[in-house]
Amino acid sequence: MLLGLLLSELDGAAPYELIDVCDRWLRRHTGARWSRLLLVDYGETVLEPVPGNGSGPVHRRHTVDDDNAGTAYREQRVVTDLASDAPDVVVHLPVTIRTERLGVLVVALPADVEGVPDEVSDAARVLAYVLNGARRYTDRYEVLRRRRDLGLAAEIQWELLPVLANELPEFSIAGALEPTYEIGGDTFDYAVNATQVVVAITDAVGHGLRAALLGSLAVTAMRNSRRCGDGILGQAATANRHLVEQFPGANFVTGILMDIELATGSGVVVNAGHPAPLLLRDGAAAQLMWEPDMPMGLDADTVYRTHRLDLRHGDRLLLLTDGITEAHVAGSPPFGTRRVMEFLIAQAHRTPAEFVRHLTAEVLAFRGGDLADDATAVCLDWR
Ligand SMILES: [Mn+2]
Repeated sequence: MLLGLLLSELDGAAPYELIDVCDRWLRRHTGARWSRLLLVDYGETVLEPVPGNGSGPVHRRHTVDDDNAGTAYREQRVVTDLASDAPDVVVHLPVTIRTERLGVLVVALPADVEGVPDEVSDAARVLAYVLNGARRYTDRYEVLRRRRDLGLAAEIQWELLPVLANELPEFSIAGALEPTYEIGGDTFDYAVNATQVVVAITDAVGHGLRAALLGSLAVTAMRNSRRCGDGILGQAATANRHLVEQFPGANFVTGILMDIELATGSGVVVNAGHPAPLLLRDGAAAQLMWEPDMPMGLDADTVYRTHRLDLRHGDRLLLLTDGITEAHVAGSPPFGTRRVMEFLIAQAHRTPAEFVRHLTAEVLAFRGGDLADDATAVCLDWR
């Protein structure tokens, strides 16, 4: 009932009023004193208050790796401020769609309220879906998630991405891309239907706008082919054909395409000249070496082959681009596959979303905060 009221109020609100509508509803129906929405930036480093919205004290920017708002974000749980002498109890709730993390809702409740009322948790969930939908008709919230202007290549890449993290009974998946604001060329995609999940990661040669155009043609061609009912062989062939036609010469896209059966974890893989994925199984990491075919876009006559993949309960699969393994600094060896394997083992306790966030941050730190090539990681946990 109450939730229906919130939904219809949100549905009729102007795009810039969404947070205020939610705030008024919270204060009217849950006894909340005030509320504030914090949105995470594209790089997942800070939680930025939405200015001029919500009620209560003006909030500062929080860092993801710090304090209660950060903990609610990282650990995806409700975190309560423990300042017991305050008249209010301040709770931090993840604002999340499936497992894609958009930010944190901060709500002050009267100290005599026991726990977090269901209506408050419901509001955080509704807000996530509403904000996600709002992307289609307003720039308001998207712009707030940017700490600086996005390059045009990065704009293309971010528009192309699926929901960054997702969880189903059979698997959990999350991806991360760096450099966040200048990415151009790397991308990933996945789609789940009733019986299969298709996962792809691609890396377009070169950098900047041209690489982004190549990458976006490749991914869109694969999607189009998939939605026409083709399997991954057809998807790779379709992307290959369009890339050859539209970008003749030495323009190409490497990629891994996977089609995995949800019921069994077994599936097929196409390797279009892409670095080998890594598998963490029973505490040991290994490279999945499938003999590569040509990258997409070089030769219209390339015939792709499929290889077998069998995932088991508890497996963690890591797809990556060479921007991770080949990241290097002058005078020392590259970041390297071995280091990624060690990272897989040492950080196995992290959720997929936290794992890829830490891995790309590690590569960024290794390079002193500046990447020469896009670094992309997609983590798939099989259940
Ligand atoms: Mn690359």
